[in-house]
Amino acid sequence: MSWLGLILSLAAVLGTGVPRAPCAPGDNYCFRLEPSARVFGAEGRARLIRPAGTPFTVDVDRDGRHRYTVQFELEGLPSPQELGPYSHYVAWVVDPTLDRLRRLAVVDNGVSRTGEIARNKYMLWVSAESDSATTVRTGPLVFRGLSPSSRMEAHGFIGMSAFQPPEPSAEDGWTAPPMVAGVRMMPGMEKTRPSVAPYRLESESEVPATRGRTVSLAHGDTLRLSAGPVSRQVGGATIAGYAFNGQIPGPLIRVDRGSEIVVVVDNHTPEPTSVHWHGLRLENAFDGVPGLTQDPIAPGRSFTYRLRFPDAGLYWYHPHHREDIWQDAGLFGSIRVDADWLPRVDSEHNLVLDDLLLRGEEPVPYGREAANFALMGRFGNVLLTNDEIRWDVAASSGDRIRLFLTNVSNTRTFNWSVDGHALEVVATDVGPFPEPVWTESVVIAPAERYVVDLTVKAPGHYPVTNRVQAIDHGRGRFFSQIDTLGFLRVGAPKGLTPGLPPPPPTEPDAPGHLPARFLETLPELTLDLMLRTEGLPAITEQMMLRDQSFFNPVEWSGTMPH
Ligand SMILES: [Cu+2]
Repeated sequence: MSWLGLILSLAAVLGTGVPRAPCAPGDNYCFRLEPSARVFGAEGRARLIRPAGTPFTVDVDRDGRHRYTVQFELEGLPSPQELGPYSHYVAWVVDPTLDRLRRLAVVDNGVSRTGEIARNKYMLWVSAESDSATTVRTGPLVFRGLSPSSRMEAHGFIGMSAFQPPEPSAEDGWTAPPMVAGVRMMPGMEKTRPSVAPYRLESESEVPATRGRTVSLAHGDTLRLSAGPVSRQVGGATIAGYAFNGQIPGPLIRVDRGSEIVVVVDNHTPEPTSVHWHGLRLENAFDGVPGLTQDPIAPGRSFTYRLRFPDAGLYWYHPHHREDIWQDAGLFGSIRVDADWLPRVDSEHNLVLDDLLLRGEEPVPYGREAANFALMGRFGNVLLTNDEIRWDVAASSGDRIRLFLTNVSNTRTFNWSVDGHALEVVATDVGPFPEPVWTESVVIAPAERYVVDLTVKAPGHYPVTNRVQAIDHGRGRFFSQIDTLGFLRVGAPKGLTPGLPPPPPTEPDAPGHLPARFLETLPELTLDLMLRTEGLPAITEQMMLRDQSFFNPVEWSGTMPH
C-alpha cells in the first residue's frame, strides 16, 4: 500500500462522519439518542466505552459507580446557525430528576468522545448553544437519550403474584436467607425452596482457629497441610469451621522463585477434597482438580503435590471440590513467590478478603447434592478480612506500606479503598505492572489478586471500606452500600514527635494510567457465553422474562431475591 493509500485509509477509520453500526436492542453499552422536532431526521447514538488505562476488569469510582467515556455518534444535524443564534452543539449529562446537569463536550456530526461520567441512571442531552464553553444550558435540545441503566424499573408484582409455588413442608430444614437491610424480598420468593437438601457444616473441634502464620520454605522442603475441623469466631458468633493446619487463613507460604517444594495434604474433613494452587504454572498432575487431574482425596487419606514456582507473584490455594462449602468453611491460604520483583517498602501485609452468609449466629445451610445460589453465587452478609470482621493495621505517618490482596469469596467483587489515601497498584495476578497505576479504589473479583502500595498520611484513623452501588431489584433502583472492613491507624512519624506537620504527599493528584497499548489493542478472540437453566422456580423464571433488560456489569451486592 502506498503512503497516500495508508493515510487515506487511516483517515477513513479516524475521520468524522463514518457511519457506524446502530445499537442492538437491549445493548447495555450503546443507546439511541432521540432527535427533537427541530432536527427531524437526524440520528444519534451514545456508546459507553471503558476509560483508557485502568488496571481492573471493570472501572468504577470510589463509591462504586461505573465509569465510562461517552462516544457520541451523530448524523444529519443542520448547522447550529440554522436553528437560531447558535454556534455549537454541546453534550450534557443530567440525572433523570433533571438535577446535576454537567457539560460534557462540544459535539458535532460524526464521532466525538467526551470525558468520563460515573452515574447510576442518567440522561444525555445535546443542545445548540451560542457559547461553546458554556456550563449552563440555555439553547434548545436537539437530542436526548436515557442510559441503559434507566431501563431497570420496578418489577411488575401483579403479573408475578399468580406464580407462587405451594408452601413447603415446615420440616424441610430450609429457612429463607436474610435480605440486605431495607431491601424487601419479592412477593412469592419467600416460599421458594432449593431442589436440594440443606447441608450444615459441623465440626467436632472446639479448638479455635488461629490466624495465618507465615511458613518460609526453601527449595526441596516438604510442607504438611492438614485440612481439619476448628471452631471459628465470626464477630460474636462461634461457628463450625475447617482450616489448613488450624489456621484461617491457612499458612502464608513463602518461597523463592525457581524453587520446588512438596506439599502433603491430609484430608481430615468429612467429605472428599483436593487442593488447587490458584495461578501457579505447575505440572498438570498437581493442579488439584478432581475428575481431571486427580481423584478426590477421600476423608482420612492424603495426596502429595509437587509444586514449582517459575514466576514471582501472589497466588493462593483452596479446595477444588465443592468450593462453595469448603472454601467458605475456612480452607484457603496465600502463596507469595519472592524475587526482587518489587521495590522495598517499610511494611507488608497479607489481606485475604472474604464474606460469609449468616442468619443470626448460624451459617445459612449449603445445598447437599449441589450448590444452591447457582446463578448469582452465594453472597455473604458478613465481610471478613483475614477472617476478622474488623481488620486494623498500625503504621507510622510517612511509611510506605504494601498490601497483598486476595479475594477468596464465592461471588462478591470488592471495591476496596482506604479513606484519604491514593493507592498505587504495583502488581496483579499476572505479575508486576511496568509502571504503578494510581487508583482511588481496588476492584477485586473472586480469586483475583492485587498488590497495592500506599504512603501513609498524617496521624489518625482511616476507615478501610468496601463501597458499591447495590441494586434494589424489586424497586428498580440503585443505592449506595458502604461496609467498613477495618482501620488504618496511623501514629506519629518514626523518630519524630507528634504535632509536626505531615510529610508532603508524594503521589500525583489525578489517577495515572496503564500504557494505552494494553487497552487499545483489539482482542484476537471474542467469546460469547450462553447459559441455559432448568428447574428454576416459576417465580424466578417469570421475573427474568418480565424484567427490564438491564444487566449490571457486576452484581455488586447480595440484594438479589434469593
Ligand atoms: Cu482457584
